Amino acid sequence: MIIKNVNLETVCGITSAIPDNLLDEVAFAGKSNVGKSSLINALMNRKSLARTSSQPGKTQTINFYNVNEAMYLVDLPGYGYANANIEIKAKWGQMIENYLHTSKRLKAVFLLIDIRHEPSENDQMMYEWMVHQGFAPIIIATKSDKLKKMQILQHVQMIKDILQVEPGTIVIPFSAESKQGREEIWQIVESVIELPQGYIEAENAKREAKQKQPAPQEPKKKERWKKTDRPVAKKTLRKEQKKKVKKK
Ligand SMILES: Nc1nc2c(ncn2[C@@H]2O[C@H](COP(=O)(O)OP(=O)(O)OP(=O)(O)O)[C@@H](O)[C@H]2O)c(=O)[nH]1
Ligand SMILES: [Mg+2]
Repeated sequence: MIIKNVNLETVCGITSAIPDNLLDEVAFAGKSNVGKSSLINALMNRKSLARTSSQPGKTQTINFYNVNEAMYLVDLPGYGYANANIEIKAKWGQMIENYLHTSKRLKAVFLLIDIRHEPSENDQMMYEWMVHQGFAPIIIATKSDKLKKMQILQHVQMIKDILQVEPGTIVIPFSAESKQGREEIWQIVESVIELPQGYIEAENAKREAKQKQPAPQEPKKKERWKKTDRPVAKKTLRKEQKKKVKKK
């Protein structure tokens, strides 16, 4: 998708109601610090609209990013943040669960796993729970820039094995640094969401208008001065005549 405008439209805290959005949504879940907000920034071509931090537990709300007035990317709070107390952890879990159950426009869930490490028990629980709830999570193996190219396939296989993924599950290596995997993720997003009719019509109209525009003329090449029989300037003419006189 060509990103034209993005904005953080809704922020849901523990007590807020999940918005009844009219546009399709895709959501990103994963343990704290795995790179959810960084991925969302990369998808939106923004550096820091979604706040990121090297300290786990940065995103503690459900954040809805409106993209092109056509769809939402949903940033979920990270689970497994060791420093949060049990009560808060339970509430974040409830928020994620509540969102996944309540949203009427959720079209796909991406589960992010750090490519460097074996999926944790929490990751396994989250994956199993999602599958049990009827979702077919797409796995994103984050921070692929931290591995050598040779190791990437091996680690993708490790993630598949430990999560015991359902047959046909897609695992995409992704890096917010190199943007590896960005296009593949967008392709999946675009294949699962339905864009609003108004948006499609406006895009088509723009495309047609562009096609109708006359092709831009090629800039004229500067004509080079060519040697001709006739001298072009009077001075040159005089010089030539002088030469002839001398020869005589
Ligand atoms: N090298 C590298 N670092 C990354 C990548 N993605 C995220 N990071 C770093 O990992 C840290 C956490 O990233 P966030 O995007 O804030 O992670 P999060 O999953 O949103 O974390 P919470 O909001 O706490 O749940 C930050 O320091 C990022 O710069 C990546 O692809 N490569
Ligand atoms: Mg975050």
